[in-house]
Amino acid sequence: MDGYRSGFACFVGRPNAGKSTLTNALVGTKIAITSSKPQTTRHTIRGIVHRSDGQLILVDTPGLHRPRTLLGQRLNDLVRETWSEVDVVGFCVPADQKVGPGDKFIAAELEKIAKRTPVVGIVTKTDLVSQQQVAEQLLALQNVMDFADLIPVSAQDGFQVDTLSDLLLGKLPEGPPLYPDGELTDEPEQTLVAELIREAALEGVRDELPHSIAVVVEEMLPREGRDDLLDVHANVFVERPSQKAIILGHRGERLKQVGITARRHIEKLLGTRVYLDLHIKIAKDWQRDPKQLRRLGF
Ligand SMILES: Nc1nc2c(ncn2[C@@H]2O[C@H](COP(=O)(O)OP(=O)(O)OP(=O)(O)O)[C@@H](O)[C@H]2O)c(=O)[nH]1
Ligand SMILES: [Mg+2]
Repeated sequence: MDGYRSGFACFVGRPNAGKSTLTNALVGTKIAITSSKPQTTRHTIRGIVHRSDGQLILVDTPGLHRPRTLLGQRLNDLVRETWSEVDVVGFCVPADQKVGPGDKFIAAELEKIAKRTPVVGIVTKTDLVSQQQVAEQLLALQNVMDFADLIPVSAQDGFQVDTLSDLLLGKLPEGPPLYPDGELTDEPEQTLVAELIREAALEGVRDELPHSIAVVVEEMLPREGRDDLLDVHANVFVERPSQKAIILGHRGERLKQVGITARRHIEKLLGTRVYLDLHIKIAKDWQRDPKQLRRLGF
């Protein structure tokens, strides 16, 4: 295994910069949920890229932001902890958004926490703008901090995703594989399933509601006497009765739709048929309550 490299990388950037979508594109499978709502990612999830010349482990983290709740603080702590542990960092800025104070803030934090870690500057979502705008964004990004490399990519159409993989792998130390061949993530199935339900629930909700949704899978069991059907029981938590009404929708239509979408994705992930039993529960102000945060896995 001469020259074989292995190690950890993570993407940093403001919420919604495209970190999880890029992680999925590199891994080649959807292991992290994505949405247009900020702070979609709430856990660190490891995705593994297997190559003949090395193993690149991507740690997907929430976007660093100014926290307004205890949950927000916990998420930021998680991000900082990850930064201090990885071999290389990818700094993501979307091509269609101005480089701004949020990015400077992240650069300053990186400087504090991961001073010696090489940082690759990445302009994401290049499919949304012209080549001229991509070039301008690369220039703007250059002013944010010192980068080891700069690269534009699009996770959507695959532009330069392999090149980015080469680039990140090149910054890893030489070493043996850290995960078994073929393993794409070390996330437990139950967590992946809960995340797919949350992703479906996020679709079409606005304002504060996305932040208020949490999902816990209570039980996942093969149906007795059948090996082709899995029973999944899950609770969708919101913070207030008014939010419960929104998630339910008129005569429960919305929740039904969420169930159908989530079930489709879960079946694809697990390769088995699924019966999904969803319930909505109210956990009052859970984002600010240490006890409830613990119960919900934060
Ligand atoms: N057009 C286009 N859209 C993208 C691309 N990458 C991500 N997006 C969209 O941008 C939005 C945010 O993507 P995510 O991957 O969830 O962003 P994130 O940085 O992980 O966000 P947080 O987890 O909230 O910090 C989603 O609606 C994605 O579909 C891309 O290459 N092209
Ligand atoms: Mg994310």
